[in-house]
Amino acid sequence: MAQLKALLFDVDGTMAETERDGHRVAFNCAFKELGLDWEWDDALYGQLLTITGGKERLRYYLDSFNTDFEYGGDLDALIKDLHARKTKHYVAQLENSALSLRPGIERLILEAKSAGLRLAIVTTTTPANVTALVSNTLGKEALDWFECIAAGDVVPAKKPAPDIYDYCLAQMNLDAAECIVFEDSGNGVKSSLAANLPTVVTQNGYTAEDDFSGALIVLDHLGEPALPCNVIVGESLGAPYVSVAVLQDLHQKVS
Ligand code: XBP
Ligand code: MG
Repeated sequence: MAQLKALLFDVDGTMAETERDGHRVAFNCAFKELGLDWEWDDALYGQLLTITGGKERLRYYLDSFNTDFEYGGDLDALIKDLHARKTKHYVAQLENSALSLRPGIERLILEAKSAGLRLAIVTTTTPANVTALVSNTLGKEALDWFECIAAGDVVPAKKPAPDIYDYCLAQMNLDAAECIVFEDSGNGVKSSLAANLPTVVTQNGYTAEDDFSGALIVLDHLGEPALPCNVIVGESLGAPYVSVAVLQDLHQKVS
């Protein structure tokens, strides 16, 4: 029977609700900066989220939602430029605002760290965004708590492909059965399950209708002593929030 050795965290939507008030706003700032009259509202952004990766999402928008857009220049270069500007805006937002982590994230990370579990971050977002989020929420020193930060273009195929999880497992020399992943979206779960990783889902507004089949459990969030979590799909946790003991229990059931 495999022992639980590591926790792997997705970032956007899982560690923090970054999409609607973070990435979306930053994309819109980049559009304005280049004089484009594009505006991604809440609802449109929800549709665009079916494609992971900011550059890939921009291309999807042009191919499927803004097909009248004509550009005389190099479209790849425009997408690259927009994305670089968007990243600058996103990082600046994190530095200037109080975007907080989702319930239970900091508590669980601290508990796991003192219990000797290994930690990693596995995300499709750009590395600079992870650095900004972690250092502006958990503190700069927290960047060292994560043995591997697997992010962005380090693999060619983003989630839902398993590549980024496979990359992280290889970097940490871990078997999938020794880990638990935290994800928030259907694309994330497809990716982690394709890498054979047991996965806990904390869904959110954008992902509530996603397909999470195969996940260990689906929760509204990880919970806190004063803010119990709710099970959406799966058996009762027998506790008001997700702790290391709860995870070891869940892990034992599947290993
Ligand atoms: C979420 C994503 C990212 C972000 C935007 O990643 O798909 O593309 O929306 O970030 P995850 P970039 O849930 O895996 O953390 O613009 O830097 O791609
Ligand atoms: Mg996510």
